[in-house]
Parts: sequence; structure tokens; C-alpha cells
Amino acid sequence: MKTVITYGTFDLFHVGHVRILKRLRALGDRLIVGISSDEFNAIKGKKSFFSYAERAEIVSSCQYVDEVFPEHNWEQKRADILKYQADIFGMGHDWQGKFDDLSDICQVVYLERTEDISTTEIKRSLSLITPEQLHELEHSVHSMVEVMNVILKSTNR
Ligand code: C2G
Repeated sequence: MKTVITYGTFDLFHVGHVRILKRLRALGDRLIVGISSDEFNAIKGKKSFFSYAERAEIVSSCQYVDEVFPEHNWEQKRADILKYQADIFGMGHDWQGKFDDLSDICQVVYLERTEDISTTEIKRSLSLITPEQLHELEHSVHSMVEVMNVILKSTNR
């Protein structure tokens, strides 16, 4: 049973997260993920949209993930690797070299990141939506609902 372990915030779960988890899972028989707690996120200078509990629930629902646990600090990785008897520690290549010190107790790998998507970029794009655009969107949705109701009524006659 080859165990792979990784860590992250995984806020606003997106295809970049899915792909790294899929690639890591393919390296072994089970994948265990340390999800950064809200308090650790603060230390990392991040404020996630979803709470730890929500992010843990989302990541654990991913088909490539077997177990999740809280990541409280930078220093716990060595103990976690020993506790879970992890054979491979992996991260996206934006962390290249940062965790090589763990190579005495497991294989350390850095896999290709998915370019052009990030939680930060998603938040930035959403923040650019103006109230007027939201109003227009709301109006369009209402119009679509009215059209659908007419179609439904005409088909139910
Ligand atoms: N990732 C990726 N492609 C993206 C975005 C993220 O492959 N477009 C990968 C990252 O390389 C990382 C994982 O997804 O391996 C989680 O990324 P984040 O949620 O941003 O986590 P991070 O802030 O990197 O926290 O102790 C380690 C830290 O907890 C890592």
C-alpha cells in the first residue's frame, strides 16, 4: 500500500486542485491531504472564502482523495509522514525545492501546476463584477424564467 501525502488550502476548489490531486493519487494507492486550518491560513497570509470544515468536506468528496486532516503549522509534515507512513510527499511545482528536507523519510515530488487558474484570480474576477452587471444578470434570469414558464404552460395544455 503506497501512501501519498500533500497539503494545501484548497479554497474555491478548482481544476488546478483536481489535477494535482489526480496526479498525486496516480503515484500510489491512497492519497491523504492536509487541509490548512483557518488559523494556519492566517499565518500563511491567506483568508479563505470557505471555512476549514467546508474545504475539508469538499476535498474529501474528491474521488482522488482518501483522507483529509488539518494542517495547523509548517512544522507538522515530518510527524504526519511518519504517522501516516507516507511513501511519497508531493506538491505543485510552485513549491519546488521547499520541502526537500523531507527526502530522508519519503520520496519528495513536485508536479506540474495548472497554469492560468488560481483561487486569487477567481476572487479577483468576481470582485470586478459591478452592481449594474449583477442587476442585468438578475433581469436576464427573470426573463429566462418567464419564457420557461410560458413554454411549460403551453406544453402542459
Ligand atoms: N495548485 C496547482 N495548480 C493551481 C493551483 C494550485 O497545481 N492552478 C496546487 C498547488 O501547487 C498545491 C495545491 O494545489 O500543491 C494546493 O494549492 P493551495 O490551495 O494554493 O495551497 P498552498 O497555499 O500552496 O498551501 O504546507 C503547504 C501549504 O499548505 C500549501
